[in-house]
Amino acid sequence: MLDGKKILYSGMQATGTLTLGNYLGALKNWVNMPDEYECLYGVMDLHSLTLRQVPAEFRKNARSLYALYVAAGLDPEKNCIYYQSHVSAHAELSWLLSCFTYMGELQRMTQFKDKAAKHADNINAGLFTYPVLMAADILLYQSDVVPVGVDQKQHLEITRDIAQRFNAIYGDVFTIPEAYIGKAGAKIMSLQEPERKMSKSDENANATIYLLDDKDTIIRKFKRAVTDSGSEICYREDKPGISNLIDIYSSVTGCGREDVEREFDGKGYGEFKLAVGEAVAAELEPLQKRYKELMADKEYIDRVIKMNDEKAAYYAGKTLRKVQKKLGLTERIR
Ligand code: ATP
Ligand code: LTN
Repeated sequence: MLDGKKILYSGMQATGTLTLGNYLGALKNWVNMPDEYECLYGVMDLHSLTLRQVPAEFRKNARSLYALYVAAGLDPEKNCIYYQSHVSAHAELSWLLSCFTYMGELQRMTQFKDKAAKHADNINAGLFTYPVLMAADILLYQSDVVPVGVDQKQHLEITRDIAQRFNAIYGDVFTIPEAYIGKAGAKIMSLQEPERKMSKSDENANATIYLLDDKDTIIRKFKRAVTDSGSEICYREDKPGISNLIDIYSSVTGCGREDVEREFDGKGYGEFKLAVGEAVAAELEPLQKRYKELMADKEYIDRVIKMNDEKAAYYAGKTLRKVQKKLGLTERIR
C-alpha cells in the first residue's frame, strides 16, 4: 500500500522494438488499469543484458521504450516510469534473494530452457538467475498486482514462492504479489507460425507487427498472414491462424470472439485480414504520432526520467533497508 492505494508493478525488457504482442498482452492493459492503483513501470534494461547488446543501439532502444510507454497513454507525472538500472537496489536485492532461491526451481523455468536452447553459445548465469532479478523488481515496491502476458506467469509464481519463503523466516517483510493476465491478447501468436508466440526477437519480420510499422506495412503483413484450410472465420483450436487474427481483432476493437465471428459470417479470409490490418493500423496511429513528438522533446523526457528515478529509488531503498536489517547485515553508521 502506498498512500492507501494498492501497488501495481510491471515492465518490459529494453530489447529491440515492441511488438503488437507486447502491446496487446501488456501495455494496453496497463493503460486501461483502473485508477485505484499506484503504478510503477520499469524499463528493464538490466534484464536485457542476458543477451549481448550493441551499446549505442541498446541505449536508443531503452529510450524508445520509455517514450512508447508514455505514447501509449501512461502519464509519467502520475505513474512512476523509470529505468531499472538507475535504482541500484534492484541488483542488491537480487543478490540477497538469490540466497533464498533454489537451483532446482530456476532449472524448471521454461523461459530459461527456451532461451538457452535458442542461444546455446551464451548460456550465461544472468539468463539463469533472470527470475530472481524479476522477483527483486516486484518485491522492492511491495507490489500487489503485476500485469503481464501469460508467458510470465511462471516467473510470478517463483516470485511468490521466494517472498513466502523469506516471510516465513523473517516475518511479514514482502507483500505477496498476484499476476494479472488480461482476457484478450494474453498470447498473440506469430503471423507466420501461429503455434509460436509473436516475439520481438523473431528473425522473420513478416511474422511480427512492430508498434512503429506504418499502415502499409501492417496491412501487407496481415494480408500475408498464414491462415488455415477452409474459409470460415471461426475460433477453433485446429485453426490457430484464424483464431489468432480473431483474438487480435477482438482485443483491438473490444468486441468478443462471438461478435467477431458474427460480423464476418459468410465473408472470406481476404476481407477479414484487411479489416484486422486496418483496425490495428488505426489503433496504432495516435500512439505513433505521440511517440514522434515525445522523441523530439528531449527536455520533457529527461525531466520525467529524473523525477521518477528518484521516486523509485526512495521506495526501493525503504524495502532494501528493511531486508538488510532483518538479515542481520550491520547497519551503516550515519
Ligand atoms: P522476446 O521475444 O525477445 O523474448 P518479448 O517480446 O517476450 O521478448 P518481453 O520484454 O519479454 O518481450 O515482454 C514484455 C511483456 O509483453 C510481458 O508482459 C510479456 O508477457 C508480454 N508479451 C510478450 N510477447 C507477447 C505475446 N506474443 N502476446 C502477449 N503478450 C506478450
Ligand atoms: N521478464 C519480464 C520483464 C520484467 C518484468 C519485471 C515484468 C522484468 N522485471 C517485473 C513484470 C514485473 C518480461 O516481460 N519478459
